[in-house]
Amino acid sequence: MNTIKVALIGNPNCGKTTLFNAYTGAKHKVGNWPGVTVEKREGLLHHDGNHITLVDLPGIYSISPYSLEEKLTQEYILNYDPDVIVNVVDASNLERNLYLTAQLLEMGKPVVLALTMVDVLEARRITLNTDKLSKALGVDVVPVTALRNLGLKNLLHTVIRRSKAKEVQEPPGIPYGELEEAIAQVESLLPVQEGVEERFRRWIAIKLLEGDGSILQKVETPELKALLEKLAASGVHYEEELAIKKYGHVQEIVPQVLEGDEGREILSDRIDRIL
Ligand code: GDP
Ligand code: K
Ligand code: MG
Repeated sequence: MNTIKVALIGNPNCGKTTLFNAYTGAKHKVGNWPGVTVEKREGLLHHDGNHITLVDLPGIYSISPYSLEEKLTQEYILNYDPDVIVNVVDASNLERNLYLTAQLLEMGKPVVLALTMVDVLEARRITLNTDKLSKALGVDVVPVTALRNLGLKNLLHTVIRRSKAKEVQEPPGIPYGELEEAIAQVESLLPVQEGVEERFRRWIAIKLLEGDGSILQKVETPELKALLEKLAASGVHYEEELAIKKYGHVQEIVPQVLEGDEGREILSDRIDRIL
């Protein structure tokens, strides 16, 4: 029997565990990641003849090598290779949450966006236009209210459909402007690996420019190392500049999808920790 591997990924307190529990009830295992004290929950669902393993990953704001949770998540995505990532997004903290979304999409894995806390937005008389968000990101967006059992079937169906879809998701991607040249240079020196798709190479190149040592270990060649050293000495702080572009991308999307009197005020909840 074909098993669909699904990972729940999102910011801390965005509603991942609530969603996970709504699907799995008490029928799940809680363990730890090997060697560390970060908790890991795994559950098994059966739906319409499909077997789905659901994993609740630790909350993160970004995919970077700096925190244990972020490192574990990146390794999990690369090694375990989930069929679908359910990116849980707190609609009431849209900008901060979409910063992670932009990075997940950049990794080139299939993503379905589960939108939580829509009730919080409604209480503030703000509407989130899910069609516009879906178009802007190039992925399906499903509102869920796990506490009231709303949207759960729709999300499950969307995830199953995504896992079986033949066509590859092609999100528009983050425009990096003047940084594109350096990305292309790094990409051109990546060793050719069988089965590694084009857009995955782009993500690896971006990670290398960001200084991710664990990725460098996997692809290092003397030429690549020399190029990265040259770029690092160029005076451009690539990691910071790339983060600014990612943020700029998200900041363009948010005002397009929030509607209502207070829609704009909600933008003020920004995280500055990465800049
Ligand atoms: P996690 O850190 O991502 O696992 O988040 P949790 O599932 O622990 O949820 C954080 C808090 O948000 C809890 O108090 C939940 O009861 C609450 N919560 C989860 N989903 C919703 C939602 O859709 N609306 C509202 N208002 N609260 C929610
Ligand atoms: K929590
Ligand atoms: Mg949790």
